[in-house]
Amino acid sequence: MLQQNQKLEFSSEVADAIAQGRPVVALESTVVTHGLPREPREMSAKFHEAVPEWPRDVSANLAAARTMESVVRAEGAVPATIAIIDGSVCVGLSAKQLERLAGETNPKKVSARDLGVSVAQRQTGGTTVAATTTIAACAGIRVFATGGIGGVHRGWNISMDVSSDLVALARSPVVVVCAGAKVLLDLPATLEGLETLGIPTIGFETEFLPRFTAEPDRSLRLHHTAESASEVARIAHAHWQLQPTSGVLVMQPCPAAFAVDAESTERQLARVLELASAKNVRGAALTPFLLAQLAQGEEGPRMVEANLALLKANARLAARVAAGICSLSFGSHSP
Ligand code: PSU
Ligand code: MN
Repeated sequence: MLQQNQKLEFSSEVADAIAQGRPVVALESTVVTHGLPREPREMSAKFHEAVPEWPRDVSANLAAARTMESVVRAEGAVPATIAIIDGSVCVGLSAKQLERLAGETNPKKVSARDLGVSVAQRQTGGTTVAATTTIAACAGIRVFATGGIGGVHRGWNISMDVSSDLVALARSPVVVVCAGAKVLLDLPATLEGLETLGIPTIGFETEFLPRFTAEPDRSLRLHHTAESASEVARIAHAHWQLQPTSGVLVMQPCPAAFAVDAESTERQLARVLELASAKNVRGAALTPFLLAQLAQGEEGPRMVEANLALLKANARLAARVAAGICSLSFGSHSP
């Protein structure tokens, strides 16, 4: 039924998987267009060992997108990278479309507010967590993997800058698997915002708030934890029986071998936040600016590797959760 949604352009692989009730994982594309280096990067030996499928001599953003897709496939699920291409809302990209998106000059950052405009004006861009969650819900995809979600920005009491990622999660029945909120945010306020919106926020194998490329914040304890993908699937299933229109947030720490020291990140952050304010960067441009500045700083190469390692880990966990939800929905393993 949902494939008949005229607004969405499904790849045949994704359409078939949805029709047959097989596990599908949505993947975000702002990380490809705005979040990662757009040229090939020299990676450490440790990284190649952890991510053997990493394609060399390819720009880091395209390599990341391909790696996430291949990890989802290796777990037996179908990846559905979501993006806007020439005004089409694509759910599942061909290899060619993915390459185009990664190399696009001046791609748009498409968040929830931008969706209709980008379709009507035939734009090309990456969808944020907010837009990807919204489209996944329209498409009937229940699980989505990303890096770090947006949230409440530092200085929110003056700027009112709260990512629409939080609002989209509150409106979409999708499990979003992430590595917590970006460390550049006001994390206690982000947790409060999630609670206010009624979004279950589950630490995966952690009691403390994961914060993107840095290790979890031991001063921020989470109220809920899960220890396995099937437990997450059971939680989502139960959540949707009671609250069928809202999302579930799963936060998995960055793999420990790649996590960047929080204090040094904080030092870098002080510098780039000041730069953003001096250059008057705000609104939608702020997150990409801060991340790009951090990637150029002294911890830059480690932060990029940490980002890639956590994207891979999240894609894998999301695929397992998707499989768990499929089996619960079809009653083959009753809870
Ligand atoms: N990851 C990155 N760069 C980004 C983002 C993620 O490395 O720009 C995007 C995500 O798509 C997230 C969005 O949804 O930033 C949040 O931006 P804002 O705070 O403007 O809502
Ligand atoms: Mn914002």
